[in-house]
Amino acid sequence: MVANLPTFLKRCKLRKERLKLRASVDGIAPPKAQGRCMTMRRIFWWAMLSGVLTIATNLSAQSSLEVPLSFRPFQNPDEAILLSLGGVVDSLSSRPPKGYRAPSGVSLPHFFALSLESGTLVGMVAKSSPSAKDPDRLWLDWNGDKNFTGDEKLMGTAQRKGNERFVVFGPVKHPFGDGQLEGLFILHDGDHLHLLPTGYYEGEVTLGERKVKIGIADTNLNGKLGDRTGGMEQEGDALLVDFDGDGTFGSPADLALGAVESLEAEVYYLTALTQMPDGNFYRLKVAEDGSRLWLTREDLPTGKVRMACERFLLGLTGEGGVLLVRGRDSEATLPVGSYQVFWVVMGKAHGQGKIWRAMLIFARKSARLRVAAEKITDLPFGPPFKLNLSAEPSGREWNFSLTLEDKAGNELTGVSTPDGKRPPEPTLTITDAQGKVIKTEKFHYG
Ligand SMILES: [Ca+2]
Ligand SMILES: [Ca+2]
Ligand SMILES: [Ca+2]
Repeated sequence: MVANLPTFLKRCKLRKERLKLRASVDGIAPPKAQGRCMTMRRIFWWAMLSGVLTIATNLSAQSSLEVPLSFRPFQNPDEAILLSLGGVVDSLSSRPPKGYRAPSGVSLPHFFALSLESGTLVGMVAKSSPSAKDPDRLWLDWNGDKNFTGDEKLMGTAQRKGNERFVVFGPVKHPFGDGQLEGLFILHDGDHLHLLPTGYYEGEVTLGERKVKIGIADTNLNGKLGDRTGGMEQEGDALLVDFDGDGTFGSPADLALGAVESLEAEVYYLTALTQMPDGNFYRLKVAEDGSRLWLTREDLPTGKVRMACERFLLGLTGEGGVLLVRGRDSEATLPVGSYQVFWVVMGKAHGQGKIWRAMLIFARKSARLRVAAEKITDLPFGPPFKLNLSAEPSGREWNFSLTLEDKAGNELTGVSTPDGKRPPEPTLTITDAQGKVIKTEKFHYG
């Protein structure tokens, strides 16, 4: 499963932030801070690609709850970005696909090929002027004649969200393959392109005492709703659940912070089994045309896992496929069985609904655990965290680095402050034996 990671790296530009700080004394220029690129969405996506669903669609004898749905187009590019989940993605390449070349006079063209169920859509992006930060023109070879013509060109709107850059093209509606392709194209950080649906289907279901808003989006753009992820090259559709009950999917607060991520993970791929806000596990069935969905509660034997952390979100794969499980008050409930954990996001409240976040991604070797019935299992990772300082000589100089590790020695993949930023860079102070300060130097991310 880990073998899937390079594909993810290529397609989604995963840049692991090691929370490694370097400081050099004796005049060496510190390395430049590295931009943060990996959003939670992409981590979730990776976890999904890492798991192959093997569960049988064996609906229990329980009665299903039917939920009528209606289509809601994205109201603006912000909403599209917030609710975007992978979609159909390709990275840009300066090398044209076989048989293609850029029309003359196009500045710095880059190419991509989107694999859709109805065929491969080849496109090209370029800058409208040399001063443009990102390519803001897009061509799509709709008719497959290996030429990019004026009528196949779109203009984009650029925007920034925190450290991330987006250029939005469309929405477009065009005949393609045997049918019609309707979607939005979003260029992310100037190096990869997402094709997304133009909106989602939403409805409401009553679970226990609570009304829960629920939605589904045709993320793999095949015109059918309800596709589950079936392995790394077959991405499914997105499920939207208003976990915190604020009436929206995703968190507008996160969007305001420019962080397209949320500990609640209200937008995620449709999995075989879904934990709903009432804490129970459900199986979902969706009408292909998006007109309705059905929820069937699964009363599986469960156990608990524990971690020294107020809130957490676990991305794991069990015998029943990929699962996303939420932890509250240091505990989470899971169906009994063996699991591989691919990532965990940990949160600690910091006044008025704000939260510190830390994440661990088990990229090389997933953490394993077994959940037993009516028992609490301690998770083999997580807090308390430990700061490590190391010093390495290099000629007349010394390089100091700081890393943050969890209780099992796993290096933390990222930490964000309640404002969605990286923690401030610490300062290294060197003193002599008498305690007199000889040198101070700031650490830098890198
Ligand atoms: Ca063409
Ligand atoms: Ca679909
Ligand atoms: Ca919400």
